[in-house]
Amino acid sequence: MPVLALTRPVSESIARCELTFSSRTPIDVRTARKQHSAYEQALRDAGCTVERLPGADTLPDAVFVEDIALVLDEVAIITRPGAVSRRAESSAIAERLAELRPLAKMAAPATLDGGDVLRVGRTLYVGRSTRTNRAGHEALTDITAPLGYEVIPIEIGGCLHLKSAASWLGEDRVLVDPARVRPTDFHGLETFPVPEGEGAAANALRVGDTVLVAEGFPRTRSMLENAGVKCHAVANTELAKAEGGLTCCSLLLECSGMPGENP
Ligand code: CIR
Repeated sequence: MPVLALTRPVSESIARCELTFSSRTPIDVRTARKQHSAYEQALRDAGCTVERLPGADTLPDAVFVEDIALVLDEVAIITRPGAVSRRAESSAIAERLAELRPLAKMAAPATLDGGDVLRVGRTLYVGRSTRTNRAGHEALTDITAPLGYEVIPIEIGGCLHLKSAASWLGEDRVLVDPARVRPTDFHGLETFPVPEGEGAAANALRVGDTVLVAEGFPRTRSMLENAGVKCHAVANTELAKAEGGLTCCSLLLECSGMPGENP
């Protein structure tokens, strides 16, 4: 099934992004945009059609589209992001997703960031984070349980989102940073712990038969390649300063009829 990847440009104001665990360091917008374009090319190389949604220069974190929606085959759930500054990102994304899926919208008091949801088949592992509250877990369960999904809460420590510390690798395999999530919480799955000192590599993006991994983590890459995982390394130094990883910058949708691709 063809995969559509929705992305959004790096905002001019990215330097004013939300930060939770990192201290602010200068972000080079030009380099960030170059790296983001290379990321979009990696998505194309992995078989996606990439569609760039309109930019939003006044919304510093707009590039991190993953947090704003959770797209399942049956429904696109528009989240209510935990950071108030990010809520204005939703309208443009909801408008496009409404053309592709039935929409469900989360409402107060629920908060949930898409970066907290790790889907493996019909199981949704959901981080208990500073962004995703108990009402967010309940709202997600209310929407998805009737569709046959199970929501499993996961404790995380010392990171923004569940997917900062755990990522789906395909089939029943999950990459984890054992310093920030407990591998045993993923019952029945095969877990691949990132080597010590490479915690930031735990955010990786499976797309097609490829896993996009962040450049600069050679031991994680070798571990995955030795396990037969096809890896494509992508530079992410600039958006990492905004606490963004590789899953954060796209929303992936399986689509039967594919629209034309933006340049
Ligand atoms: C934020 O704090 O919301 C952004 N600076 C980073 C969001 C990264 N998104 C993600 O991990 N899914």
